[in-house]
Amino acid sequence: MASLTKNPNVNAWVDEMIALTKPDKVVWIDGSTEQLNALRAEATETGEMTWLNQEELPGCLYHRTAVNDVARVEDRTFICTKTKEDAGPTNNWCDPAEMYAKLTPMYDGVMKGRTMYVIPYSMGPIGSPLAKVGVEVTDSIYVVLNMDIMTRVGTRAFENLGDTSNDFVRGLHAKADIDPENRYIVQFPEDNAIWSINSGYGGNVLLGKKCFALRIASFQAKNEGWMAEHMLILGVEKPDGEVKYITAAFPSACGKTNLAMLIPPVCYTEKGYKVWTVGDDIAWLKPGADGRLYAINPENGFFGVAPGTNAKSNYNALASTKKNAIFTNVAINNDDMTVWWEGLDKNPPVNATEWKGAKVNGPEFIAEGNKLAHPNSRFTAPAENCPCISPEFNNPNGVPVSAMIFGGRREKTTPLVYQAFDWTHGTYIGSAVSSETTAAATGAVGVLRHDPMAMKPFIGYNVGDYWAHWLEMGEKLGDKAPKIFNVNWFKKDENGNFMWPGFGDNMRVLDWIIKRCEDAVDAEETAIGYLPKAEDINLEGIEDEVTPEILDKLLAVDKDLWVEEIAEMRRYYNDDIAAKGGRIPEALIKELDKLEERLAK
Ligand code: GTP
Ligand code: SPV
Ligand code: MN
Repeated sequence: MASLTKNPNVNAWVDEMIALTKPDKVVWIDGSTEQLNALRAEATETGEMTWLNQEELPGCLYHRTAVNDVARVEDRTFICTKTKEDAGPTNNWCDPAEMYAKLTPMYDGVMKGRTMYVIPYSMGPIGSPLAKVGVEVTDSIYVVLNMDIMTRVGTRAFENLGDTSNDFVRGLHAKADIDPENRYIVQFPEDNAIWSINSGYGGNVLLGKKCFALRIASFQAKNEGWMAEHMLILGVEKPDGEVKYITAAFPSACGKTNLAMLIPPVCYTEKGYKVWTVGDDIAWLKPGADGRLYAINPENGFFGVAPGTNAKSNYNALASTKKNAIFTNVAINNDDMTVWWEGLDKNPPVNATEWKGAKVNGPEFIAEGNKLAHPNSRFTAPAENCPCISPEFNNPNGVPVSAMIFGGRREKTTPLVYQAFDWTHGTYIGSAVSSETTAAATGAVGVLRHDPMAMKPFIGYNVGDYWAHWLEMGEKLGDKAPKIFNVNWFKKDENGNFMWPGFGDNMRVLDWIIKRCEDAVDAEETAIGYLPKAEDINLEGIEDEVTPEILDKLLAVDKDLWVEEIAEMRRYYNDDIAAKGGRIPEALIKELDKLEERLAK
């Protein structure tokens, strides 16, 4: 099939990939409905995917990945820069020549008997000065159909590239044998290239997402003076109609999608407050002509965690999945071909197929201690389905950011919310994010680990240089820089229960954050930053649940725990970063010193 572009750089690279992988057939994805429908028909005929109930879930498909292939594989993810120092201590590194030499034989002829799909895609709105182009070649229809939801695919993507530019990210994906021992997710930032093999799951294979929009883009952003962050973007519309934009970085499965789509409590909606979603996972940020920081969401859909999503916790996410969505590794109700997952409702299907494919009695299966859906099962849903999608979603210039939030899962130590003294202190707070691990990556769940800026698995270069880039951006933005905050929805009481109701009630914290940005509310100056005065967190309607004693605990700065926290940060900076080649900016070490001094007072 003929190429969709005259761009010789694209065509030469695709020819090279064809020569390497030797597919029987090559199909360029033009993005037309006819072409995508034909692929849906083919995938459902071969059994790769399954049509769900087309009356209740029109256009929706189901897919199950291999049992060993259900999450990102951080131990098999590499950043291949010429020097090890440039990849830094948070990444697995291998010399690019060595990695190409290892992987090339694995790709040699890997698409024999298969079709290669060539997917041109844009990260960011077509025509946006912040958007970038990628081309992914893959032998998976599942990848094509997911990329069609998550990005802007097809001939239109080449509009941004033009006929001569060489500025596109080259993504090579082959399912091969889904062999976990030979699974590799490899970024070559200096070559604008990504090679992924032996996986068919989400973040490992939808190369526009974590591989490009975070790992490669963070490297480009450092060189080009912008930022690529693991952040949601939301707008809070106030009763007077003004919209304030906030971004938030939380580690995987720590609440970005939920916060991005929150429905405020009644005491806010009745006054006219509303939250608009611009993005739920990734933000690209660049200073605008007025000197403020502007954010676009490079994606075009949501790849969201299914378990726990229900009409109460996240109505807008659930509504987004009702048409033209893809469900991966959830359970099926065989009576009506609808989907189910833990936390959807209290009625697991009796006639169920669990995520591994076995037919089971749902309630009995659960009573035996099993899960019907994989904890990292996901929905892929078009952003346009979201009832609260921002009118600015496709704005090529993005939205101006007033506040940036960091957060993670911390059962103790970290209060509900606090504000950094300034950008440099905020950068320190970002560098100090740690969080209990989740099912979004393979490995143990619930283990506290450092996850700076929620970007540990996604920084495409030396973490110390990344922190230095944050500091440089702050200098460039000056007094127009967004204010920086830290939140923790996951603080627990002595009995192990979450103390803060979370979800929609997180609006109460956003409210305080916005008031701080507007200088409309005072704060308590503490050793760790500005904390809310108890009376400034609006508890209207939840007074029974969040008593003054509970709020006190939520806002407490426990000195002993913070002394431990600081000791751990010293150890982390010294042993995990500096001793392993991380170039920590002096200003951050000073912030740690100052924090220690303030706490000792
Ligand atoms: P990725 O897509 O992996 O980047 O995850 P995410 O950060 O978008 O996380 P998501 O919003 O999907 O939330 C993951 C899990 O966190 C959900 O299953 C929720 O149950 C839980 N969660 C989200 N927000 C809250 C909250 O405010 N409080 C509590 N207790 N749990 C929450
Ligand atoms: C994450 O793990 O942060 C995700 C899902 O958003 S994945 O695309 O698989 O990385
Ligand atoms: Mn994510």
